[in-house]
Amino acid sequence: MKRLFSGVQPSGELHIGNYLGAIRNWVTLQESFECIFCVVDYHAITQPYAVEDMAPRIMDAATWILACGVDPEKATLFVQSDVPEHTELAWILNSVATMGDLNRMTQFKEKAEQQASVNAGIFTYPVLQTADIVLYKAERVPVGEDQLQHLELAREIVRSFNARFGPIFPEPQAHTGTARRIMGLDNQFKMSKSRGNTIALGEASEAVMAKLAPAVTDVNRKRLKDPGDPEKCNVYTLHTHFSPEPVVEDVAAQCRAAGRGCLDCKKILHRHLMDDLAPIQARAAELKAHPERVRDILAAGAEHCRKVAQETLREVREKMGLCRTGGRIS
Ligand code: AQP
Repeated sequence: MKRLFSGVQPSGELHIGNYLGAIRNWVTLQESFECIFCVVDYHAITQPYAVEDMAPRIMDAATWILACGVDPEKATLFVQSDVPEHTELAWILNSVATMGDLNRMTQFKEKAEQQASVNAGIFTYPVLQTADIVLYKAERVPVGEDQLQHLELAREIVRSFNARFGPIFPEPQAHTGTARRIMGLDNQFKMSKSRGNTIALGEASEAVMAKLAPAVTDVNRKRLKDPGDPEKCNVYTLHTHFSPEPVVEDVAAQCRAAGRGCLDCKKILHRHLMDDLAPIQARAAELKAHPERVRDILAAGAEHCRKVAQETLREVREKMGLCRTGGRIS
């Protein structure tokens, strides 16, 4: 089986963008790949956060990943900072990655614009991301559209490393699903934890409807009798991911014919969205009642990953002429 790596940041509540763009695919992919899934807390610390929030967020992310259907019998789940080799390899790869390439990263530019002072971790984020992947010699990386540029950079870093020190790492390939970029409820920006434009996986039914009600639809459809264009409507896009095919067809036809109002269309979406979320929420509640189960899964995952990671680092050091002096504990 080919190995696959993917991660999610504990930077806030996981949302339906993370679910459609990543975690729902993970559940399918765990059947045909050797999957390693990670809660990437070292990435999350590049954003401002309250210290007391981080540990609960990490547990929360792991809980939702499991509740969505990632099965520890089929896939490995762990927390990035439990395997320090991630940052060690990132430092090594920093000596291969170029400032010019990192400067081109759109996500860096966007995040930098949102902050008065930009830490170096945001800049070198894609290098740590490369280390995350190649530490396990993963060949596939399921990602949303936002991460495609980072993955191209990872491939570039791998090529440079291999050319200089020998062919250790495979070039990772992106694996994109059908939901490459879910827009936020503002229909303006990508759905993002940091933008506050999300529907969280744990949101109660009434809260979901309260968020959907004012969600932006086709802006040209101002009155009920104006025909709409489903292709310009984020609510329609969400229908394509949550509603059954005949409903999606009906929603599109009614929108074009101005037969149904946007609020009624949202109520239908709400029903189908909750059909998907309700069993996930029930599993999450069960796991939250038994956090020791989640901790055990993460501990077993970290133990497995540490072994693989240490072996990769041993190989890397050897190729780079970094010999052991005997002072190093491993
Ligand atoms: N809106 C989205 N549409 C499709 N896929 C998405 N992903 C995130 N948002 C969308 C995918 O989810 C995985 C985990 O993402 P992440 O949590 O590591 O980081 P992110 O992409 O930066 O997610 P957020 O919500 O936008 O977080 P913040 O606001 O903290 O930066 C990735 O595979 C991502 O592609």
